[in-house]
Amino acid sequence: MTVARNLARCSAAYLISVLWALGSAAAHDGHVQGEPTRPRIYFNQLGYCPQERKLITVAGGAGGHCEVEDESGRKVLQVPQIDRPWYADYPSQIRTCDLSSLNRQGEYKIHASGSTTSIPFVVHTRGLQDILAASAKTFYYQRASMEINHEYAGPWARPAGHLDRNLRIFVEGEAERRQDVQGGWYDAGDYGKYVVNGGISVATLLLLYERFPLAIGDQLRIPESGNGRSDLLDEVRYELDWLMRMQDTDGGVFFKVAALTWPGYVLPHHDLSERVVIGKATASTLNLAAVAAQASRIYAVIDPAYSKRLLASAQSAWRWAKLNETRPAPVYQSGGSGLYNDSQLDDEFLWAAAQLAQVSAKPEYRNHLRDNLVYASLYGEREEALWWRNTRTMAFLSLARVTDPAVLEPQLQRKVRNEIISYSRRTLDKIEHNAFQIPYYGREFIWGSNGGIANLGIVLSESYRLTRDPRLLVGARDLVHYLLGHNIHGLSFVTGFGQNSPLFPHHRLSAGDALATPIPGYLVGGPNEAREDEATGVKYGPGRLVGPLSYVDHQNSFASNEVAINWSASFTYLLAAVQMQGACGPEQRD
Ligand code: 9MR
Repeated sequence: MTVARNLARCSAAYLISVLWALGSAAAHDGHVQGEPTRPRIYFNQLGYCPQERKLITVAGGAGGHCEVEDESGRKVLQVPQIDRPWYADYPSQIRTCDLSSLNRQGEYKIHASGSTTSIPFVVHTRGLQDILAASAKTFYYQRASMEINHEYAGPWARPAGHLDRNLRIFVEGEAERRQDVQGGWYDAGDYGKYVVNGGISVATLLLLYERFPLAIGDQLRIPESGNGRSDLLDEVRYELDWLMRMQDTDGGVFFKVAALTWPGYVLPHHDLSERVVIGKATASTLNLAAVAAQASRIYAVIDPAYSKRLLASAQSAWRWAKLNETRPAPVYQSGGSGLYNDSQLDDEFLWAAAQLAQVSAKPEYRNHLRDNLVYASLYGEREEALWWRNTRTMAFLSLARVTDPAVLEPQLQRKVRNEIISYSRRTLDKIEHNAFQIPYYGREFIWGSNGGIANLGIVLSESYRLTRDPRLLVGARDLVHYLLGHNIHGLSFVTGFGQNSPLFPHHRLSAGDALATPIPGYLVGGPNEAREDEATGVKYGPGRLVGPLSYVDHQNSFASNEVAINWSASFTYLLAAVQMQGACGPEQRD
């Protein structure tokens, strides 16, 4: 972080937020003796829709009631605080107040056990449009190899960097050659470009487009805005073009583009370290097979020639993967990029087959699907529904609406839908029993837990489409509340949104400039019990409490405060689904 940036941040608002953050950190650091004197009150800082459920949380205090006061100081509601079980070693009692009956628009103050909220509790009908657009726009800021123009990026404009037009390739056992791998999105807070995470992000965004084609229009203010197509498709194409550049002539796909050491907190044009292409691997090849097939289906109407190229790319990738079923990503360097290692590839094969079977009548894909889907389940070894290493859920979601029995027999179709529904009901059950209405309790708080929560919201939303059970939508909306402030940190985990949001994300594009505030719209990774960055000196405050507290708004905390395209993709989807499925008004049919 630059000195200018630190100084610029010393504004009154900034100091207030730091003091506020320090206050809450001290209160939940695990070393607090006895009950903190003033309870803390947590809720979605971006507000609630009039008709929806509004469960807020009070941590600490002596219990009693929550009292709500309107703008004129009039008491409009009093509800009891209900004790909720939480972690045994947490020093404060957690209690819920149900403010659902507060259905008049306005700004309110909440009093609970001698404490009063400083952040207004807002009820409004504006919906999620602004934060949805900001989240979708983050992909533009992540674009590599091109100038980010002032017209579209305002103060976050920057010159082109990492042209990546002629990089050395490291392929095991092959002579050195070079490849043009320009373009694509930076993966996260680092400047690496990784096919597996690019793949799952593109798949998520394309699925969003398939489910809610009107959710993101043509006005995101990116260079392609105004061309009459959804900006989502334009943005995704920037990554798809790069993914295809990562394909070798034999169909195999390189694994990543990265430097051999981590770059400093500088903007791309100042990072002059040598970057290389590393690969190929079965996982990256199947990722391209899956998303290129999906994209070829979606772009068929818009751009038939592009769609044909995508299909050819997907098919040659599949062929390579069948000849190289277990080829791992090579490890050439000791640092400078993430591993994204995955040795269990049956889910990638299933996902690629599910997508290819929808665009090609070749028996090979459909047979693979039929023979393997029978044994596949959404219930995995960990709670997270969907992530770069577990692409099985993506296969299920992409098949949920397939009606052609030649692609998927009715019996298998039923299985796909039932799995999604039963998985979501289980998720909902956990949400209902949790003090913060999230399906995570303990060890699920892993690297990128916020992205995992958004992914579970995607499954809930799909399940709602299949069942029309409104409780699923309430659950999805609860997850949004958690991410936007209804959590033990009292923090909206999205940069630039909410009165208390991350100021120091692990994000080189935000850290390398001289601006006080990070680029808006990014969901940070969130609480991560393993705290992999502690060894590098990151401090989480005294005490070592449970998962939810393992978060710190510090630039060096790559394990809890990084941003990443896969989390942004899932968050964008969740916001779009909640918005379009009518959690805050009539459902917007597409
Ligand atoms: O999101 C990834 C997480 O699931 C892994 O546990 C973690 C460690 O391998 O890596 C995360 O991905 C990071 C990647 O390796 C490098 N770029 C930043 C990514 C987000 O932190």
